[in-house]
Amino acid sequence: MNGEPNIDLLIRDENLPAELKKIAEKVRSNERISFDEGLLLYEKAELGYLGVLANYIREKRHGNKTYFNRNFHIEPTNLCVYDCKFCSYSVLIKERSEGWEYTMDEMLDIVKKYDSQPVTEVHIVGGVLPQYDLKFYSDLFTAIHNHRPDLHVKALTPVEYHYIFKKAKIDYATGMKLMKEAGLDSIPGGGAEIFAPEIREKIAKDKCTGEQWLQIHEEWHKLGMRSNATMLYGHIEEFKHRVDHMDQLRRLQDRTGGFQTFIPLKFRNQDNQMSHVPEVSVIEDLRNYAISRIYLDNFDHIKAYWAMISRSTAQLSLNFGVDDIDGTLDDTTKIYSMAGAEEQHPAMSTRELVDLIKQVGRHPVERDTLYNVVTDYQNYNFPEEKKPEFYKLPVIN
Ligand code: V47
Ligand code: SF4
Repeated sequence: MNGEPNIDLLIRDENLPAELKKIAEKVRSNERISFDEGLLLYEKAELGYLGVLANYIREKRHGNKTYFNRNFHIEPTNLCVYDCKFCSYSVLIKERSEGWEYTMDEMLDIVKKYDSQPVTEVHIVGGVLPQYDLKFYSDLFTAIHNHRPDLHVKALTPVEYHYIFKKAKIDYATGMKLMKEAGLDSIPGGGAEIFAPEIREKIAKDKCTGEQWLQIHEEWHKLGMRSNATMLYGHIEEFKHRVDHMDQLRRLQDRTGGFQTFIPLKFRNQDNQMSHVPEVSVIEDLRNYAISRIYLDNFDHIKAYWAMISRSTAQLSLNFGVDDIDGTLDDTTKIYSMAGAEEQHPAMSTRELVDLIKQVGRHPVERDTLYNVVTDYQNYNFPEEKKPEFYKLPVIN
């Protein structure tokens, strides 16, 4: 950063209301903001102010570095015993005709498709069905590991774990230990939605509670393992529910330090039971990224999931606290395309991801799931693409 940091100019601005000046000073001196201050940011702070604070934190932690990985998804089924109102992807068991249910062999075939490709992670998440039980998933994780030991298995959420452990009559601690032994490497952030029971009851009735979601992550962290966290925002929740959600994550992170990344997930309203709820604006998305960067002072990374918010919003988000834009995906996830996201077949080549990041002046770094650097692309030259024959113009003397 050249010259005086923008945050200092902001603090000296005489027109800045005292309460916002106090928050800016706290951020400048690395002090944690309170619940009420988080709420105040949602209620009163405009985008420019939030961008200065969030970008200050982002650049202090990561400079211009912007992370991505090479991954693919396996979505075992889109059928589900639950009936989350926001879910465009699940089909109730009774409407089975539109669903898919992969067998173990079909899932391994998907893994094998990537045998010659330099992917580092498989992300497995889908609906909940009785046949996908403790034994099934343990066998799947072990089989993936046996086939390709270097592939990081990031799989399932507390929604699935709660269901399969209950069916197997084992407690969370025993269950997570078994999963680790079977070959699970980390847990993705899904299933968190909004923890507040009064909202969760209305949008995600019957599945694991917010408290149970947190307990399962805590047991996993106690084994020395890492996970992510999400928040589904922009539907019927109020600002206080978002702050409460982040506050519960921040308190667990203080105890365990096991979370790597926070991923705000924008509610998309196509073809689900909440289609009447309007989607929030891009401005609100950016405000939300920035406030999460400011509030979650003990999280290393904030991720914008490009497949959900579009490539251009992902680029913008890099000025609002975001330092990670997820992975190449290779058109292997349907969760968001079915809910109305701009990307109907989400896939980007490494080169496209690198260009996307460089176009907005940031420094692309390919990481593995645990944020070890795989390739630094700042000064990397991609091999010349083979030009079609008609580029060979005759030499005219
Ligand atoms: O839990 C479902 C969300 C999540 C909709 O950890 C919806 O790296 C918006 O958690 N509108 C699953 N969101 C995806 C997920 C995830 C994605 C990318 C990276 C990581 C990670 C985790 O998708 C669900 C739910 O919260 N979701 N339907 C919808 N209509
Ligand atoms: Fe099932 Fe997950 Fe969809 Fe809820 S969000 S209905 S748990 S697939």
